Amino acid sequence: MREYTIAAVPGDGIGGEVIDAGTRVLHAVAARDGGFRLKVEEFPWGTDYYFKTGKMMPDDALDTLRAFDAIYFGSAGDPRVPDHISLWGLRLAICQPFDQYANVRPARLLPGVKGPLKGVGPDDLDWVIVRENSEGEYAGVGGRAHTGLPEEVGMDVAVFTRTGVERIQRFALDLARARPRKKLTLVTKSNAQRHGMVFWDQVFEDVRRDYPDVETDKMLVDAMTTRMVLDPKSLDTIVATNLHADVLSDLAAALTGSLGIAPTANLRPERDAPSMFEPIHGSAFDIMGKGIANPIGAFWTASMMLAHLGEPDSAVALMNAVERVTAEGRVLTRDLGGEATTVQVTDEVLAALDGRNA
Ligand code: NAD
Ligand code: K
Ligand code: MN
Repeated sequence: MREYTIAAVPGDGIGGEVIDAGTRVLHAVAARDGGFRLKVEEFPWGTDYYFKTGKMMPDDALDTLRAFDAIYFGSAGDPRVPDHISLWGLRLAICQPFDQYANVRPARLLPGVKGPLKGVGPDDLDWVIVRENSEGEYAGVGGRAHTGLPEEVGMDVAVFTRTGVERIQRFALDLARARPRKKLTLVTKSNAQRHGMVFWDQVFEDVRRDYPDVETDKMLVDAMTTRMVLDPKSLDTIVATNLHADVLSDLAAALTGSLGIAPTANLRPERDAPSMFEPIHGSAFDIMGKGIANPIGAFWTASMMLAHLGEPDSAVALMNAVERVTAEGRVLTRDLGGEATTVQVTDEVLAALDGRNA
């Protein structure tokens, strides 16, 4: 029997609530399929661990994680510690050394889910945003000078390398090619950012020649926000820098009904290190501990992970179960206009997976 090992890192806030729900569903999907087994091991890293040890995860965490086929991540962030400590100590501390440079964020209106855009249905909004995940604005390069003085300076330097830009653009072109519409929009801000962004445009002119079958166009990131709202159907696959795609994908998540349903994959396409899968949302301080977090983002994430592991049929079966539940609309969490708890939505998806109603 095929066997896959998954390292679950629930992290902080609602991370634990949605990863628990997702792990239940993953085991059910494997049992239903019968052809593979999942071994899920949980690692209690995050802010509680930080208060005990002074670190968000142990020093040998990467050695531990390297042995797994995939990482299933919740969220890093807690009201008691500054975000830059939790983010750099956990999530980025995994993404960066494993060089998970391709962050893939599907955005699709699920059946039955009402987005904020009038007259826009599931056929009109079906995007994949590819975010450069290893360099750019989040490279961690910069500094502070003259701390506390009036001439104090703070700098974050956006670093772009030809290797980094070319590999993410090729990844996005390959992904666009595999989708029915074969369409890719390059997003930059080359009118104002004259160095790195002009570089992105120029590299794109080179690499897109290898993809004559993919239709391409270019947008400035500010104009892109308008197009996403006013003409969503004109977009399909999108590629942008770390910062720009971070912002665009939160907008995309909102346009598809809730931040609580959106998934993301931090991929290492070369597969010489594990890839990491997580719902796009964070720790959701306002609802944590209440049992009302929407687990659908964690389920969609689990489906992406199954596809990556080589179980596409189970990945589709899981999404079909999720979509039956959203289409029916009876058992949804508050962010989608319902009153159900995390556990009730999970039970409903498990029932849909078995072809019965909970
Ligand atoms: P957030 O995603 O945690 O929450 C934003 C809003 O969306 C909140 O109103 C929240 O209740 C709602 N929401 C999010 N997920 C939901 C779900 N599953 N079900 C229902 N509602 C949901 O973003 P934030 O408030 O900006 O950040 C809170 C903390 O999370 C911060 O510490 C931040 O750094 C961290 N964060 C971490 C990640 C990550 O680990 N990848 C991503 C984003 C934010
Ligand atoms: K997350
Ligand atoms: Mn973000």
